[in-house]
Amino acid sequence: MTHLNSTQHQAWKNNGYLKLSGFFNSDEVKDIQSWVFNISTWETTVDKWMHHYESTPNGARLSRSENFVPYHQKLKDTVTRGKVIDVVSEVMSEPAILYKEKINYKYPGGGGYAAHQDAPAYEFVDFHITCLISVDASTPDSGCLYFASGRHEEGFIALDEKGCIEPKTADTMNWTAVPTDPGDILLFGSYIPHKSPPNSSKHPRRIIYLTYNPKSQGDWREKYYDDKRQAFAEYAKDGTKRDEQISKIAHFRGKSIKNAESH
Ligand SMILES: O=C(O)CCC(=O)C(=O)O
Repeated sequence: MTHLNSTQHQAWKNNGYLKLSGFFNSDEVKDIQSWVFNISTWETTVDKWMHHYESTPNGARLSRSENFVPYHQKLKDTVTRGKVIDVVSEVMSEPAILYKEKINYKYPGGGGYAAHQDAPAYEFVDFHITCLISVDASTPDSGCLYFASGRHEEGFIALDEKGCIEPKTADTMNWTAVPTDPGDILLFGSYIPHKSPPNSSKHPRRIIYLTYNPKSQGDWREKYYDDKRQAFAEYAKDGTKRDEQISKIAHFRGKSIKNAESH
């Protein structure tokens, strides 16, 4: 079964991203919202899922959770079989496998992200496709994504020491806001430049990001998280403060904090 028509395939090819409105129906959206809420209440662990926190005007809040799929069977079924993996495989032109996953919560006052490409942070495989699921509405006010349409075929663009697109170059790009509603998905490749502003609204802007690689290139999920844990353990000792980042690239513009009493 195919999910996309030829216009959508062409838009994917031209722009480097594709929004599919209403991919999940309202019952599915309610389930996804309750699963995300549930994950946000899980206690922090050292060896299973990872939570990251940021300081907001309303106090400490979760900024991100990662590596939760193995611990949530329903979400696992939703993202590793059925229509999500089918549509990702369709745009990938071959079967896809989950590489990593995260929830970015972006609660009111939560930080934005500097212009970047994902590829520098996604090692071991050359190309990835991310499927974003909009859990809440995302708007320019609440911190939706902006893409530099059509700039996905240029390899790394003006990579700076933070692993981001050097700000002077980013300022010359044409940025398109892509707002989403709950249940929409947005597919984008790992070379498309994107960024997002902070959440200046009164509403949470939760998004699930599911990143896949071609299955023919292997299953890297465990290796990705092992490597990330190891790298961050080293960052904590090397005096660079890189352990305050939420990714190997320093794209997050919020005020990360190590632990949070309340969230
Ligand atoms: O959630 C956002 O606002 C953008 C996130 C992003 O680009 C990333 O996590 O790499």
